[in-house]
Amino acid sequence: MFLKKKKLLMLSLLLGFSMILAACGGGSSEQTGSESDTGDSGSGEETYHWRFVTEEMQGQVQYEYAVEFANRLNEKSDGRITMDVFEFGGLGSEVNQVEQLQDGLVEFAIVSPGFTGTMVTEGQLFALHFLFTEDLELNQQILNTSEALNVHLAEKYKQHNIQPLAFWHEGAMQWTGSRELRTPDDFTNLKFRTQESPLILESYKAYGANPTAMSWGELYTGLQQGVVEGQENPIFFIEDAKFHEVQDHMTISNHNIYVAMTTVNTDFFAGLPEDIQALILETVEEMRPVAYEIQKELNESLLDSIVNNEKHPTAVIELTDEERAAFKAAAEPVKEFFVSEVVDEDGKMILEMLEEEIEAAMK
Ligand code: 6CS
Repeated sequence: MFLKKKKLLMLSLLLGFSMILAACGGGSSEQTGSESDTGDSGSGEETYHWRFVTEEMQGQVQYEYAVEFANRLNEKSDGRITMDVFEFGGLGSEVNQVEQLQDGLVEFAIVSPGFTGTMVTEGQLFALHFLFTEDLELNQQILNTSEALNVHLAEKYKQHNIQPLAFWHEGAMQWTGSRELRTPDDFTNLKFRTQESPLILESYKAYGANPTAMSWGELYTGLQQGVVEGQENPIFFIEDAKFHEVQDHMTISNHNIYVAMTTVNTDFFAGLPEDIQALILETVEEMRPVAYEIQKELNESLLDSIVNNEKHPTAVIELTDEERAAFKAAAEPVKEFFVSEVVDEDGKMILEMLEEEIEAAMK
């Protein structure tokens, strides 16, 4: 990651330049699509150039998704739509990226709800441990079809100029720690890194940990220097970001799934000609199984590289059903906290509807 600093600086300069252009009225599209002189809703021969920012690096799920998304859209539009895809880091922290999307400095972004918790409080439901099933494929189907998420939660984001086009997951979440994490007691006073959402912090307080929010850009050094002693992420991310090099233990806990959203700036999308909107939505649909396959392959293949790493050995354990049940019981009050302290009636309705959808999917 540190070898890529020069590249990130280049990206940063590049974006700085396009921001200046945007501020001068140049924008990023040759045609913004708000008006077309070729018909009521068609785009004619107009060309478009957009920015797509991700929270990950080359070779990681979000970035590979975005590149494939951009390629498909380019092909479908016969080359009229081009996109610059940005790795994480060049445009600031994950939270900065959300702001850039809202301000229209980038048109598209992959956003993890964990970075929007103070703004869209309802989106924090993804922080609830053991909410989804243990079947990753089924979980993806639920994310694809859920009315609670795709209609009601999406509406909450749209009010902030963030339009979720798809909810998808990057695999099951696991823990790493400077000590073995097998029971809730093992979390007592553990300095645990989380994303920004207050409910994620609450989830770890429920286990007795001492959680701290931090960007993942700081996490390797944070773990190495003992500023934090544990973290959660899917296997592919733990391996690729090399967190296992500075953590002696990993627990296959499957306590949650890592949800990501493909998002677009709401005003920008509304201003596009209908045929261009249709191409984007078609691409979003096509990408659902692609995203699933990318994460599956990376999560499955990279576990071995953690287990067999002799230079940086990591003891890997898997929770038994009984051990998971102890965490499940400890996590239960967090759901009550979410409903009674964090969200209003709408948020409660969204969670209840999602729970019903999950239950129905399991039958
Ligand atoms: O832990 C994080 O914050 C990062 N984890 C993943 C899987 N993607 C991006 C995110 O920022």
